[in-house]
Amino acid sequence: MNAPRPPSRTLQIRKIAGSLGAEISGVDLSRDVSDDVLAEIRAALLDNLVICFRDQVITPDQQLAFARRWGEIHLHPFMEGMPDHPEILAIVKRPTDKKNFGGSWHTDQMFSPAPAMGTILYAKEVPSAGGDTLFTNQYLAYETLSDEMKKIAGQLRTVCVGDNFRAANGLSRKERYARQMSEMKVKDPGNVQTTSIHPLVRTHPETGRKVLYVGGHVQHFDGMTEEESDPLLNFFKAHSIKPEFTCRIRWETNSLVFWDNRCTQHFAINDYPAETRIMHRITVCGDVPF
Ligand SMILES: O=C(O)CCC(=O)C(=O)O
Ligand SMILES: [Fe+2]
Repeated sequence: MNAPRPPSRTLQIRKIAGSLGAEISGVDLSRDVSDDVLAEIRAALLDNLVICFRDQVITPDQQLAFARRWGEIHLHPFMEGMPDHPEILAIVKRPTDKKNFGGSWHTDQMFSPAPAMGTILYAKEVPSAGGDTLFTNQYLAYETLSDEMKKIAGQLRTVCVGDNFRAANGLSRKERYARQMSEMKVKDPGNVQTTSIHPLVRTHPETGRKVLYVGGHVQHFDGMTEEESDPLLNFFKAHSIKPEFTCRIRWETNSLVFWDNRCTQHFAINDYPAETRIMHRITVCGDVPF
């Protein structure tokens, strides 16, 4: 663990579960955030991995301005952004849509050579109940392995893909989304790299702590067949989402959640068949995992 950080001077921080997640109050993200407050938010993110700000009334430009304080914007290679804000992905599920975006355990854009550092998701319209998002702490997933399993994990590398997943029964992203998510438009990634190999155990570049870096984009271990990989890979995937490593965000309109993709996975729950849910999503560029 890192040395405890000094208490926030501006923000109030209330943990929402034992392993990760906090609600942050005391800041209005529609305004320019000072460097001092930004440093407090960074400390809260590094300590809690997932931070939720309630009652933020912000425009797409204000969400973008906040996101740019953290780095360049990571453009999703497969998903078409909003027409007037290509850096923002509108995640829309209508009552006629059977599937939702992000409805399995994953960490964002893990198929990229330098996956997204964080995701900033803003709730525009939420169902009366349901549509929560689950998160899991991947530091704990690593730290709770036995010493021998840590050694094995430390030698493995994962092959991650952004399309034509094994789990998709031969369907491409374009085909699946067209059938199941009417308003989510898939584009051709062109020359952008969408298959990448990463260490299964990565070191968080800011905290220096080790993470079990696994998620739904992982297809098999580098240099192994799927058959050879599956027993261990399935173990790591199942271990990494144990209930005691997780928290759950219940969205309200105007909630903004910022999560650290380098040390978490998330899962958007699809349990609101008759209602609409609309979110605005921005991902911030990250570095090459090591
Ligand atoms: O809609 C959500 O709650 C999360 C969807 C997702 O996986 C993402 O935005 O990366
Ligand atoms: Fe996601």
